[in-house]
Amino acid sequence: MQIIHTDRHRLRASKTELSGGLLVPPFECPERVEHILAELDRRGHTDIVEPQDFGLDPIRRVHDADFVDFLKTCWAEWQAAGFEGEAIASSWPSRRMPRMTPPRHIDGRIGYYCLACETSISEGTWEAAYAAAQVALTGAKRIGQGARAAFSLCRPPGHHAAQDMFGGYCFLNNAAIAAQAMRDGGAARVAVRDVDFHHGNGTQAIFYDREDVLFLSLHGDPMDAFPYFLGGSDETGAGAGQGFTVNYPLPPGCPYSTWVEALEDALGKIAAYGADALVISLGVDTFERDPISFFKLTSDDFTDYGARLARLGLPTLFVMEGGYAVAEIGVNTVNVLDGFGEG
Ligand code: 7XA
Ligand code: ZN
Repeated sequence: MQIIHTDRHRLRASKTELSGGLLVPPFECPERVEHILAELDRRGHTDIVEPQDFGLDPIRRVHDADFVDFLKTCWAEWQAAGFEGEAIASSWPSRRMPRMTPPRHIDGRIGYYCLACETSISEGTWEAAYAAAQVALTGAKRIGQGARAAFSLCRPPGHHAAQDMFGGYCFLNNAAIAAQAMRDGGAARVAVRDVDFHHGNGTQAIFYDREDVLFLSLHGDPMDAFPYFLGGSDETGAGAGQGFTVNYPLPPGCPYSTWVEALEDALGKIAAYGADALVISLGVDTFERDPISFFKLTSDDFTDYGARLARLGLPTLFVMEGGYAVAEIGVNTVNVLDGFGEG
């Protein structure tokens, strides 16, 4: 399986995450990718290529132009405003403050575009996010050229990023950008299957009113887990998209037997939909020892579900999302790819 990767992910190396009331070193760190690369190498995956540069147009097919401009300039503006720390939002247009205009001051504007304030913006964040989107687009192109599968080793991740919102360690929605590029490249129907522990609220929002992209997510129940405010089973799409969003919120302590039952149900829906291509938002934070999640998958379970995904027989692009048990992230990620095999 071809793997797309660039060292430019290292440009995303923020020092702070707001967690439990403390500023801590981010869980989403460059070492995650180094462990995945080491495991790929150990298992003989040598077909690793650099991304092509497709520019901003395919990013703007998914994200609003003003949001993209904000991400590009946020760090410079934050510094120019005289702030000493990394850029972190502290006020939002919340329920009783519906003034939906991006403020002039960067301290207000960052809140306007932010969905959760654990995620700081720092030097190199935009450059790394842009590179990750190109990694996803290169994978989509490879699938469009007829490959059975490809792995876009994206970092930073993307599935929480919506048309005009960043947060949850995500800035640009790599999986959505890839799915849209597949549609623009001629695929009539694309399915996005999100297997990260967290609900892919950004991907859901982007495709919510569309029937040409089926979105399915298996995740920690938002009553108990981030992102808290989206991901219920009653969210099924709107307008033309009615019926094309499918959520499977699962409880704390969820074992593989329960998880895989939901996965099989989702695979049946994808087969019935008649997708031309499949995008997997691949987060491995479903692992039993993940430090910020609460499912109970073992390393062997990742191999098993990789094989189940392959049985769909669809051209499949894996797009890296979360996973914070850093010592095991390589084994768990490559287990999915090896379980999938060459199809
Ligand atoms: O898939 N998304 C993630 O892995 C990031 C979740 C961020 C959680 C932050 C909780 N304070
Ligand atoms: Zn996650």
